[in-house]
Amino acid sequence: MGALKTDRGDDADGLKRRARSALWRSLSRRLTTAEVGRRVMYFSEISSTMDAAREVALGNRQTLRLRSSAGVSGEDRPAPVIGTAIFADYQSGGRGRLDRTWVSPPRKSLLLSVILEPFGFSTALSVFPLMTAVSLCSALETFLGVAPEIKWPNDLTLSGKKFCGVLCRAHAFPNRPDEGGGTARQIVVLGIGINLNQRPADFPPEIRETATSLRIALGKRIPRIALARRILERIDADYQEILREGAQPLLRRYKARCTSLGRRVRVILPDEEVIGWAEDVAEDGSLVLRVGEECQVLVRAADVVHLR
Ligand code: BT5
Repeated sequence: MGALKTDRGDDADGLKRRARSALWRSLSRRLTTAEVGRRVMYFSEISSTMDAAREVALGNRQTLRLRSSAGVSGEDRPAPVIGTAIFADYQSGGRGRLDRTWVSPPRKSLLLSVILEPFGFSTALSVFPLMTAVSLCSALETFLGVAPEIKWPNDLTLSGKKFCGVLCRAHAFPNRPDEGGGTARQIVVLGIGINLNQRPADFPPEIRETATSLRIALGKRIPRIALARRILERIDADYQEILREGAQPLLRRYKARCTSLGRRVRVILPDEEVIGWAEDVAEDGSLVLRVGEECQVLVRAADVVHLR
């Protein structure tokens, strides 16, 4: 059956898409944040919100339109870049860390990227993935009453199954001549994928045993836009705190939620695996791993498996 047509010749899908776009964009008006979500962009389908974030940061409006196969809702007037939150209903090339894929059927997840510019920030940018994990946990706890666990560095799990992943990218851009040239601007993009309303059959077989969604865990449908609002507000609050006070308070909250700490873990590095005790998280977010009596190792980027 063909798509329904309205008097104005719009098809029903197009109308729904525009209605969703208007809803997502109205989010920025309801936010009480200092920076995060000052501008909200929505795509019904895109390769990856991380690609869109990069193009926004570069100011490439044209590329952005070409990349989006449908439903871009950017504006034509200049808009703020920093604080932009980009949402998508579906990603054709959703990415995880190390070029792995992030899969999600249309409109079942929260898929977003947030652009920040931590100007004058002296702590390592590598704390931002940890900050994101903490912000997500706090938002989920207050909004849904659920207490996710953080598996180092930033997988969110419920009963050991992953329902949320975080991918952060830093981009350095040369200053424009009118900004004095010289020193590069550092932009950080937080990428967040949360499984909200998937049922078990929505996951591909290869992750069906290891993945879950909030709907599966809580037995109820999760409203995407309302949750998105809580998340942006929480990220903003934690981000402002980091800029004001440094990362220490945030790191304390991270350690309290990180279930990898105090456990025996297998750390999977690109070309080796190490077993040890996860003792601590360093100031830059590295995992402090004790291997044997004498040896402590700092692990910056890896996958961790919890052992009994
Ligand atoms: C992550 O990578 O967990 C980071 C995922 C970030 C996704 C967001 S969505 C918005 C933004 N735009 C993007 O393109 N990405 C970000 P990693 O730790 O490498 O985990 C990837 C692995 O998780 C995959 O290799 C699968 O095994 C598994 N996986 C893939 N999709 C999943 C899902 N929906 N739920 C649970 N596990 C999944």
